[in-house]
Amino acid sequence: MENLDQQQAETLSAIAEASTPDAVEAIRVSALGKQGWVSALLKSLGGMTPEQRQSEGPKIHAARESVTLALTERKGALESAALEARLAAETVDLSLPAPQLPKGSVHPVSQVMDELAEIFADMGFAVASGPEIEDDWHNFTALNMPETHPARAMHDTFYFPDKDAEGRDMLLRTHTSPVQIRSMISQGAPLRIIAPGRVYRSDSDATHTPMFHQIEGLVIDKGIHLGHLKWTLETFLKAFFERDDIVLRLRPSYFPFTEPSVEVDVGYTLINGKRVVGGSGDAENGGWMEVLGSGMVNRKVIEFGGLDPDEWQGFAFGTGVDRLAMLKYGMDDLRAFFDGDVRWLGHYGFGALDVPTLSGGVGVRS
Ligand code: 2NL
Repeated sequence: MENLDQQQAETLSAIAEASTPDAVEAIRVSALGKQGWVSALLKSLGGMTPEQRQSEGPKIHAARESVTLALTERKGALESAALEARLAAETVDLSLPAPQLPKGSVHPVSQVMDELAEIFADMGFAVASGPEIEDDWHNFTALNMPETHPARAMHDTFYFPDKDAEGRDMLLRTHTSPVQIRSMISQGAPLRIIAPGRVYRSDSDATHTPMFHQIEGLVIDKGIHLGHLKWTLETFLKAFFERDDIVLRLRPSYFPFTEPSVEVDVGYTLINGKRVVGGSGDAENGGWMEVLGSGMVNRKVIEFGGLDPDEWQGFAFGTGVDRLAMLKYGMDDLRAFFDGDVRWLGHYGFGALDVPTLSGGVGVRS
């Protein structure tokens, strides 16, 4: 069977030289396929004598074995070479920087509210909240603002067309004071709270937006006097502006809900034409700027809060959160606060992890 030896040798060397899986497949068909030479030899066994079959059979089967094995090995080698080449070409550079994901920021108003909560919590104040849709009793009457008070006018306050279940006018709260009335009624005395939140007035120009943020504070206890008010506000302003040289100027004023009423100015110094809080306003390059309204809680308001004014006294204060944020962080246009411009937020916003703490500094920026 020289023919077999020769065909086997030729097939094995063709397999060794095959450079693609397709070439290997073509060789398989030519040897093992229906018309292949191995198949032809296997068929030829049928026409042989038993002796011939005995001697030729094993050779033919051995040839088929060796060709099959060579095909399998070559196919495997070519496939793994192709895989290697692909892996080499498709490397991922793990040292490349990851694509930058858009990152949100904490609005300066939220940041300042968190700073205020932190500062007042250290003085034993709890944070109170209440509804933004109020009735006129909690928003005006209980605060000693009679039916004739000008702030009650339609052109200052947003009223709803309907009355509530008790027949009271409904409105968007014009200050956070009703939260404090509700706290007095529900919690009683003594009381130490701050009420930060959104308030609404029918007012819109360069320095007024119809919605803005206010924070008010209320202390009710026995023997509370103006000295407690002054110390509390001075301690608060020093912590908020992160300066020890804060000087206060208290001026007599009028609010219906406090008696006496006191407006609080803080001294600033002009540095390169900018107002920097700190120092006496009476100094050479100084001035005074109003930052808070305050006073001793009016006896009538304590009564509306369900308490006996001969037993309990208190002080209260209020200020604008948006204005405090502008003063501390140097924004000059109030309207930009509520435009929702992501470029403005990216510039003035705070990192989510810049949480105000008294030890780390309430106004630390990343
Ligand atoms: C200001 C002035 C002020 C109050 C708010 C208040 C609340 C109760 C009782 C008494 Cl329940 N007073 N709040 C007192 C004085 C001033 O705010 O300029 N706000 C922006």
